[in-house]
Amino acid sequence: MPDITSQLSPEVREALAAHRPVVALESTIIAHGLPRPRNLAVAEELEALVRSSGAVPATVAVLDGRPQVGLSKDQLERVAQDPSVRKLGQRDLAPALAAGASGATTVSATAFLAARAGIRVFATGGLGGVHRGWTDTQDESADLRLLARTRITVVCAGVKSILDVPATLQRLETLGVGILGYGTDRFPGFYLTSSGEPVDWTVRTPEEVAAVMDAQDALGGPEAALIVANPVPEAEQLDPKLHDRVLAEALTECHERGISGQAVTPFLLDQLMRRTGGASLEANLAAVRGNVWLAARIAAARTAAGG
Ligand code: PSU
Ligand code: MN
Repeated sequence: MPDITSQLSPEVREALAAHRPVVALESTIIAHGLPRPRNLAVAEELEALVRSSGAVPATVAVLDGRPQVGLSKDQLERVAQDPSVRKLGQRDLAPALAAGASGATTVSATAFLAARAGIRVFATGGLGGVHRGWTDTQDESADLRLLARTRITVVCAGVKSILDVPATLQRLETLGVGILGYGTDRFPGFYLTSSGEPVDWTVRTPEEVAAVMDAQDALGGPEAALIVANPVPEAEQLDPKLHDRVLAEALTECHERGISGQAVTPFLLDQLMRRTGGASLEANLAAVRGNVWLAARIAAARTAAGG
């Protein structure tokens, strides 16, 4: 593996050296989670949102076999527009590097590369997790295992509601990954404000999150992540009844078409968007925007505290 610090964009390198706040952003949501051409506009909007909150965005991807932490405008365009850009989980990084391939990074690959670069705060939409029907497919996102061994704070709207949420929460408990509900005692439901499942710890400010991160560091290992579960505002959530009906249809279609492996999550997100006339996309974007904004404030609170 090339030295990851040599693949930092100049802006990210300078910010890290000066201990200014940096927020990592993943690129799979851009390349495979959102429709073109809106995806590029969203990628640019999210970077601008980080900047306007006083932090530096570090969108992560692999281009021509090189891991990139912080993308130029051209590189971001390529990730959003080039159909040959693959989906890379953490285990795909070595083969992609060796082959000189290009790919968007999932939560697992992004968290890995960001942590290697010294970035502590990361924002996404919803984490991967245990899929419904796990007993037949054993489909559990690599996100969970990676978060069990990577010291990074991930701001998300919970896990994607296409998943088996209670099973995913059980796995996170087993794996020792801490979860903070941000302003809530319910685990968020990605497109929905609440999944109905409880969370054990509630925080209300970025400073409280930074204090938990400091306590993690004071305790030492194991090097697990911290999940900040930030719900989409109720006014912007997808109608829960519509969500449940359309998700059942999409899951049936996924099963009937025999979709499996890495294709499952992009397929289901796309199905939901089509079957809700775009409403799920708006809820997804509202969640991501809220997470990116909060992540920037957490990164700022941490650097202000001298972390
Ligand atoms: N959040 C979103 N949209 C997405 C994802 C997250 O709002 O598309 C991506 C992340 O990159 C996450 C991936 O890691 O979906 C999970 O894919 P899988 O279930 O195949 O592990
Ligand atoms: Mn999977």
